[in-house]
Amino acid sequence: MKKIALITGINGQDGAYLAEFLLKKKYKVIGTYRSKNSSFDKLIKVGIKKKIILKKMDVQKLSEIKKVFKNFKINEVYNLASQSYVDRSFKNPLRTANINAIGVLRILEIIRKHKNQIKYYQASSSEMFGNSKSSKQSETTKFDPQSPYAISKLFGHFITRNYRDSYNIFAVSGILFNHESPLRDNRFVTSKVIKGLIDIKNKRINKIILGNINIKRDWGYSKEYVVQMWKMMQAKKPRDYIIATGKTHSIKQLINIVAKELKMKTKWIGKKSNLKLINKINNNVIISTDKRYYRPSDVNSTKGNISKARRDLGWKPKTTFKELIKILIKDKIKNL
Ligand code: GDR
Repeated sequence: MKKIALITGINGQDGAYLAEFLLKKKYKVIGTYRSKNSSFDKLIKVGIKKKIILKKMDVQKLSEIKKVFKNFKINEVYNLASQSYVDRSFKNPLRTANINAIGVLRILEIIRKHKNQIKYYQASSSEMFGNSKSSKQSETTKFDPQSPYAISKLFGHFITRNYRDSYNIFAVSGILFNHESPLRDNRFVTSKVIKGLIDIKNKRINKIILGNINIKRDWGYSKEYVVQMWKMMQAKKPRDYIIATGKTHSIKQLINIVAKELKMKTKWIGKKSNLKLINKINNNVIISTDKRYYRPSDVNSTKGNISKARRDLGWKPKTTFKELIKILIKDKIKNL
């Protein structure tokens, strides 16, 4: 008998890669999406849309969740459904909380009624650490969330732990740091920078405007991270794990690497708070920053301590930051 996995948020980056991985592991995959208008372009790009049973299930609607759980004998749930844009959470905090916080509880309530037969994975986020004091964040680092997004994720994280402890449910949280791929949409900073510089090079646009480029992130490759979600679910004991690379880079460094890869001759001018990137060939400003892209409150730097995942799951990031950027550039150029 094939194992049945339910992936909520199937149309996101991680949903597509996790589904691809589970199909290879011979799972029957049910993927759920939020609305009739949801796009499946990522599943199409990966080439697996037809292999997945797609069901509409908005985690804001208990009746829709109940229906899916009634119709399938699910073994593993991967809850990747999320309002995943940190900046949007400032504009839509209620919706963010309804999906990211109460949505988790709605699913867990149904799992609880299935008498511990269903395993549960919760997509937690490094955003929960916010501006915590420690320079490297581990599973025991104190949380200091900086956005409605991070606070909603923290609820999801703790309610998952609470259901594990209270009802003996196999429920785990993966605290994933930023992870990118060719499936990332252009609202996220890596894609915005790469697409922007390619378009500038090809003379399609003159410049791009960013927010705070001194911010640092621990960026990894999504395709590797989804495998760790599955590993956490196969472990003997349900435990929470950090998945990161353990290395951090600033957005300014990201820009420098992308420009170099694209063989663009550039230089920075201005003060740290008002940097501009110049095209040395014609002295045009090609990147500037503007307060309108700053978040009301932001996370200055993230860097994960991956010792626990390395020890228990054998986690070892394979793709370096530079290699990841090369993968993203190659894909963007191919899709021009
Ligand atoms: P993040 O990803 O918010 O960390 O969340 P994003 O790429 O959007 O931002 C990273 C950092 O870059 C700064 N920044 C900009 N960001 C965007 N999007 N656009 C800009 O122009 C820009 N300029 C500077 C941001 O302020 C931020 O500090 C991602 C999501 O996938 C979450 O769902 C997930 O939980 C975390 O990663 C881990």
